Amino acid sequence: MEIVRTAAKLRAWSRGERGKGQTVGLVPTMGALHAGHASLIEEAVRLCGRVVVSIFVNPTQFGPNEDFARYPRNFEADCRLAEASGAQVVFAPAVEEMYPGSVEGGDGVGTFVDVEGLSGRLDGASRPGHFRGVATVVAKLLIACEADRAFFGQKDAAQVAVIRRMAADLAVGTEIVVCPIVREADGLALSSRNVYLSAEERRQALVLSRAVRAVEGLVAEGERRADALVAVGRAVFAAEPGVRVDYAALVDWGTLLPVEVAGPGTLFAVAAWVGATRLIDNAVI
Ligand code: PAJ
Repeated sequence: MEIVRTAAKLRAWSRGERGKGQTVGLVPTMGALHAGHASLIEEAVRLCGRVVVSIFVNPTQFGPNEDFARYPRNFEADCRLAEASGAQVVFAPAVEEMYPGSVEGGDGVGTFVDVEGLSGRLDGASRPGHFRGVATVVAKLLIACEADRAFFGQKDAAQVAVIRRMAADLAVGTEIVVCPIVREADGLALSSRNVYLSAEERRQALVLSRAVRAVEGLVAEGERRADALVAVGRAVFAAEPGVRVDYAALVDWGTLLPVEVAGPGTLFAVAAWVGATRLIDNAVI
């Protein structure tokens, strides 16, 4: 497996492969890879002849008081997982490569992509600037890679909405593919941030998937009213007082705006603080 450090080399590789008639799949990640990431890579391998995994802890999507400095980094293990899952290339640029203007000695100039409106909803409401950073780095990756398809997890459902809209608005030629949430046997959605949890917090964190399942169960019984569905989700959280809810909402997956009645394309999404760790989960209704 090849490790590529610059956008120019990534594009040259991608153009070379596509010139040979291959399709190219891109799986953007921030590393600390787990079975959720592996499922994206495997789906990319299934649908594309060549697969590149990007590993870049993107500074612009972290707030000043967030975990950028201590975000888990284990590049060697990540490369082994990417290779074992079937990727041909890992794209691992330095911060200077992705943001030349903003590093020490840079000229302080830089281009950002902001999906207005959407960027301020759900996670964007409690993490100002987060989705601007996500939209910017994903746009840069899509432009550099010129992939046929790029793969994202439903786990980050609001991020998916932002990326889909960014790709549509910028007329990006890459198809956005969304893959299902991979969970631990007890229901906890896999996340690179789960390593922050103590044993007690790990137990408390199950309240997120419990709330999501409770809402799905009520939908299966025929309930469609948002107030009833959200109330059930919130009641599950109320039984776990150590966990602080950020949001628990029934929204349209495209606009991320609240709906009154659940229908196709409706998302029940939750975010909550378990100790100092913010976790998210969701289900598409
Ligand atoms: P990261 O958190 O590393 O996630 C990379 C991709 O893996 C995302 O598309 C995410 O939704 C997906 N993923 C994470 N946990 C998953 C799970 N349990 N099941 C299925 N997929 C899962 O999301 C980011 O990085 C960044 O914001 C990024 C898009 C790379 C931009 O920097």
